[in-house]
Amino acid sequence: MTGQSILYAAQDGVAVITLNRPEVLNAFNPEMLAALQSALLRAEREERCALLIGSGRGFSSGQDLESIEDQYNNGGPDFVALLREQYHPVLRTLRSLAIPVVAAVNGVAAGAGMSLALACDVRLASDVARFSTAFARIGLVPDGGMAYTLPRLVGAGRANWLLMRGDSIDAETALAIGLVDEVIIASEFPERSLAFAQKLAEGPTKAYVLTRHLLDQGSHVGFDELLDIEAESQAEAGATNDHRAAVAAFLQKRQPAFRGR
Ligand code: LHQ
Repeated sequence: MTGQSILYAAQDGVAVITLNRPEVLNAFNPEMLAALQSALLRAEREERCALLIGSGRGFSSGQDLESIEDQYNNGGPDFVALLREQYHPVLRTLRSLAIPVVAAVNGVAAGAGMSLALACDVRLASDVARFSTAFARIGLVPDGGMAYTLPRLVGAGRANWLLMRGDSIDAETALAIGLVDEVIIASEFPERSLAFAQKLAEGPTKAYVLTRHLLDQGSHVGFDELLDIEAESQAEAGATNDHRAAVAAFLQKRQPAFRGR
């Protein structure tokens, strides 16, 4: 079961996971991160796509700075433990989950909240969403995997620019630089995000996840090695019922029905 700070609902193959601390723009505290981890693992067991969205006007403002205020008067937070024990399990889970994950960025995404969105497979943004790396504004370096994800999405130069400036960019700018995949008008955002996720939930789940793995590998191995990994991944995808059924459907000139296995 997940706590109140994370809401979980399933609909047509999609686990809708809502970050639910709207009074602080869904800032993360330990309980919320643990609940998010549980929700992702539950989604992987029970559904074929996960959709992450924020309640209220924010997606997530990153680390709850108030919750660690005391630690600053007490020698300072243990950053290594905080990241390794609270954030990294969630981020590793996101990149290895056996189903695709869509970030539905309904409002501001800052710091580790932006990192969370970047670690997802797809990013949809409401037209009122804003993105702020935020880290440099409080004298920190990027965390939540952002030094990996951000340059891969927008290129090294822009990543550096966004990290050193730290102020917000709007959804249209985010779309123009490749930070998000689609911008949707706010009044239609929840419905259209869910519809998008439902389409993914009807897709070839295994091929999606292997594609994520290939893209991750392809960004840091050499071409020769990538070709080896590609061959192995294709063998895995090619052994699924979804592949066999889709080829049969193509040859019979009808639409395939993917089962996710
Ligand atoms: C918040 C927060 C927040 C608490 C808004 N915490 N209350 C990892 C490991 C260890 C340590 C540190 O960090 C990390 C990773 C990180 O995520 S570092 C980055 C942490 N996040 C930030 O620095 C962002 C801080 N927030 C902001 O800059 C602004 O709130 C943004 C730009 C997100 C939104 O601005 P506005 O739309 O103007 O909203 P607001 O500032 O008025 O916020 C609304 C309320 O939410 C407000 O409370 P109040 O009681 O006045 O209504 C804020 O205090 C609260 N809030 N972010 N991170």
